[in-house]
Amino acid sequence: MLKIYGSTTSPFVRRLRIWLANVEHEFINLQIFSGPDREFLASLNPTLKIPMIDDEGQIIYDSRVIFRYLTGKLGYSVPDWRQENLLTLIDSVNDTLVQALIMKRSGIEADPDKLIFKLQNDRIETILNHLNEKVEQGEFGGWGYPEVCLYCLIDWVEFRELHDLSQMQSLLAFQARHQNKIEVTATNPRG
Ligand SMILES: N[C@@H](CCC(=O)N[C@@H](CS)C(=O)NCC(=O)O)C(=O)O
Repeated sequence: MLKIYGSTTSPFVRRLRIWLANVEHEFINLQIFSGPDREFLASLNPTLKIPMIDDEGQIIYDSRVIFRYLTGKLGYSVPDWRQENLLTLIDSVNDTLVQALIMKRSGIEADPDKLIFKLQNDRIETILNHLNEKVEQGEFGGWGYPEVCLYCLIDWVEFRELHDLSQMQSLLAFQARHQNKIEVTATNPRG
């Protein structure tokens, strides 16, 4: 059976679990930051990041590549270039916020006068505002992979209190619209 390795809190993992809600799979929760799970991950996936899948011995890592692999295998339709760009934006802000969270946990203060934090803040604000506008324009109207990825991003930002979304009403309305879906509640990182 298809195995998905990850954690219950990772937005990159959750997107796959929701997208694969109707595809038989086993979810394996790893503690990736230390101990035997980290060693296990390193032995198969030197990026030391989750998600990773094992499909009958075929190991694939990186959610975007896993999505591409399973899209082909399951015969699903491939995203168009407009959707690819939306996925790139979601991945980019998600990556930036993962770094921000790890820095916060490392006790590094986000000094807005330092270039790294200025670049990070600009990227976060610019992309979230752009995504808010896209939702407003009706771009995320279905419940395919881009919508699932956007949902996991927004819900995780709220869960981890990483950014004030109160001025991004379309993103909040989008979150509210999908929050009671069974696959969404079943993967809630709050437990
Ligand atoms: N590009 C990767 C990003 C995955 C990622 O950043 N996962 C986080 C968890 S949300 C992680 O494993 N972080 C560990 C680390 O940064 O050391 C993907 O799409 O799968």
